[in-house]
Amino acid sequence: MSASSVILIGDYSPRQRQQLETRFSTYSISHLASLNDVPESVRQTCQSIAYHGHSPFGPAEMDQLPQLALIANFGVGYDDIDIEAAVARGIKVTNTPNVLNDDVADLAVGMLLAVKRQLLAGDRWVREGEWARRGTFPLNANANGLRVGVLGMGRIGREIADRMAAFKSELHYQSRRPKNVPSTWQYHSTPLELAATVDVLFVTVVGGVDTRHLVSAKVLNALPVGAVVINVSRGSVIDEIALIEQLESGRLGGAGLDVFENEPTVNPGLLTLDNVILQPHQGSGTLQTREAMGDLQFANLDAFAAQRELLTPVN
Ligand code: 8YV
Repeated sequence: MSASSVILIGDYSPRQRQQLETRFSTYSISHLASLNDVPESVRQTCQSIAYHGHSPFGPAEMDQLPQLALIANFGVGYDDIDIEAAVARGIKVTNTPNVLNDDVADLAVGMLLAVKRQLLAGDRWVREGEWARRGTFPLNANANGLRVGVLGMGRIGREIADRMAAFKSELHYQSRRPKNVPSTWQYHSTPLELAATVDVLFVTVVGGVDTRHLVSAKVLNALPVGAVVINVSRGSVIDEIALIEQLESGRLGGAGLDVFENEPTVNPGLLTLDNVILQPHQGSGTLQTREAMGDLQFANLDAFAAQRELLTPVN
């Protein structure tokens, strides 16, 4: 079987790159590059792309690859990819779900602990000699026994909820319909209803046009004074300006953010807040999980090239 031609877009580990280059005829570009940087002969024949991008991949890009039949996305979120345009062109799209659920959930809970127990300030208190100079670190807030809301009870939301159940939380959630979860977990039909009943809001819904600013100023205002917002989904899901206003005023108690509206440029208003922990979209960023994501992306490319069933299609 002649090696299929695959354009690699974005970063890959040495192992992933070797795996791809051994199995396929590849051409690589960075996630910042344009398809115009790919030779015309490659663009005209390429049937698959391995996509680890961070910018929109829509009709203009798809039409530069007239033979394109598969976009194998590196990541569970595929909101950069115009699925309608792909369907209209008969292009299949795959993603890499499940293998990253635990790491993303771990980071979400870790950010809650960091905000509630002031872990970053505590570290500075020790390192900067404040403990010796000023004595006992200021008392902070507990992270157990809280009313916890999960916006989007998908695979990652469920992992977060399971973790927070171990923190003796009263669990609430919102999704399109009630899910098969413990009977004590309370379902809410709207984000507004959920926000009004919880002290912590974990945001885990998928990104994209349908969820843009789902956590609106109105929803943020429905949260009780002192509530904490944790976002591990997409920056687009929260009205970031409204969030900053409520954090600056102190109406909200804090936030843990791994995603932002304009990554990697973060709104300066977030950088000066000491009741916020900021992370560089590293929810799935462990060696183990990124390798597992790469393996799943490769398995989809390999299945397509061998005309077998795709493992994790999204359309
Ligand atoms: C990023 C994520 O995809 O899986 C997702 O949707 O948000 C992350 O894993 C990141 O681009 C992976 O490098």
